[in-house]
Amino acid sequence: MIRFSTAGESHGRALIALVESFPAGYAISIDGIDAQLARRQKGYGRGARMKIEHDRAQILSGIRHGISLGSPIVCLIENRDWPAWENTMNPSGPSAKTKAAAKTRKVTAPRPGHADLAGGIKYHTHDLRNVLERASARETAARVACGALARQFLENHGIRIASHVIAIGSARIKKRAYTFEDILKSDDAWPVRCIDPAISERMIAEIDKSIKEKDTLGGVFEVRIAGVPVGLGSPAQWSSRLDAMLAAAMMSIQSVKGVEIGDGFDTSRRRGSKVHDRISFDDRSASSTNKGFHRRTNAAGGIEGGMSNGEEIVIRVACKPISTLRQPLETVDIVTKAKADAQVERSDTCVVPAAAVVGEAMAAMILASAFTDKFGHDSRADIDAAYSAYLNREY
Ligand code: EPS
Repeated sequence: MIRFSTAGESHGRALIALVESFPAGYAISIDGIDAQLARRQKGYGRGARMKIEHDRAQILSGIRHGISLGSPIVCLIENRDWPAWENTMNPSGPSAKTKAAAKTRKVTAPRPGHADLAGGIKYHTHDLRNVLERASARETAARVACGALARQFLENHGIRIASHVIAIGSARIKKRAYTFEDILKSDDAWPVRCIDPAISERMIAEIDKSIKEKDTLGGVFEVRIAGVPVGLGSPAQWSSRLDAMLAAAMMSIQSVKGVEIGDGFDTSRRRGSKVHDRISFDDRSASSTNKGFHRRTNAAGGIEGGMSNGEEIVIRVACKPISTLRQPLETVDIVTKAKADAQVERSDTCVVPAAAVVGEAMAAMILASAFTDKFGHDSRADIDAAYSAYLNREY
C-alpha cells in the first residue's frame, strides 16, 4: 500500500510530506502539486495568514526528470511566516538578545474544543504552544501535497475526484441535485466552493456576520470520486474495508466531527426496500469499470461490503466551527487554575471550503493505496498490465 505521513509545526521553518511505495514510472507535474496547494489556500472566511503564505512544493527525493522512481518521495513546503516566529520556534532556543525580548508566545489558557488541554496534560507541558503548533490545520498543506501525487497517479487510470461545500452554518444546498461534471466544471470559481449561487450568497453573509461577531462557523462538504473500478477495498478484514479507510481518513482532518458514505444517516430512517440500489445489467452500455452492472440510484455511495461497486463514491463530511474565537470562551489557566479567557490566536473564521480540498487529498491517498493493493505498486508497466487484464475479464 502507499503510505504517507507529514511533519512540521504551524510556525516552524517548513512542512514535510513523505510518501512511500509510490509506484515507479508515473509522470509527476510539480505545477500540478502547486495548483492543488493553491486551491487549499482559497475560500472565503480564511484569516490573515493566508495572505502571507504562498505554498509551493519543493521535491527533495523520489522523482527524477519528472518521473516517479518508486523510492520515498519527500516534499517540502516552506512557511513564509517563519521569520516572524523564528525566536518563538527556533529548535536551538532563542538567542540571548531575543530572550530579553521574551518572544516565546507562551500559552496557558486552553481553548475549549481545541487540542490544547488534553494535549497539555498528555505531554505534560505547561506551554500549550508545544501542542497547538502541531495540532494546527497548517499541517493540511502537506497532506494536500501527498494527495496531489496520488491524484496524478489516479488520473492515469481514469479516476477523478471533485468536491463541493453543501452547508455553512444554517445555509445549505438541496441534497445531491448535482452531477460530478457540474461540480468539476465550476469548482474553484466559487468563493465558498458551493455550486448554488443563491446559497453561496447566504453562506458569505453568514461568514460576514460571524466575522463581525468574532465567532466561527462550521459546515458540511461532499467529496465525489468517479471512474472507480469494482473491487477496491476488501471485506476480508475490518481494516481493509474501503469505507472504513475513507471514514478514518476524513475523521483525521482537523475540525471534522462526522462522516457519512452515500445516504448515510438518512438510510437509518427508511425501510430496506426504499434504500438499496436495484441492480440491472446492460451490455450495450457496459463500461469496463462496472462490467455492465448498473444501479439506478446510489444510496450506498459507491461502496458495498467494504468494496467499491463501480458507482460514484460519495462521502459527506461535517466540520465543527473552529475553536479559536476572537471573542474568547471561558476556560481555566493551567498554571494558576483560575478562571480565564481562552487564548486568542490569529485564525480563520470558516475553513469548510479549504477542508473540502483537504478531503479530496485524503480520498486520493486512500484510493491510490487501495488501487495499488489490488494492481501492484512496483511500476507503471506492471500496474497497467494488471489493470487492463482485470478490466477485460468478462466478469
Ligand atoms: C490555524 C490558524 C491560522 C490558520 C492556519 C491554521 O494560522 P495562524 O495561527 O498562523 O494565523 O491560518 O492555517 C494555515 C496556516 C494553513 O495553511 O491552513 C490553526 O490554529 O489551526
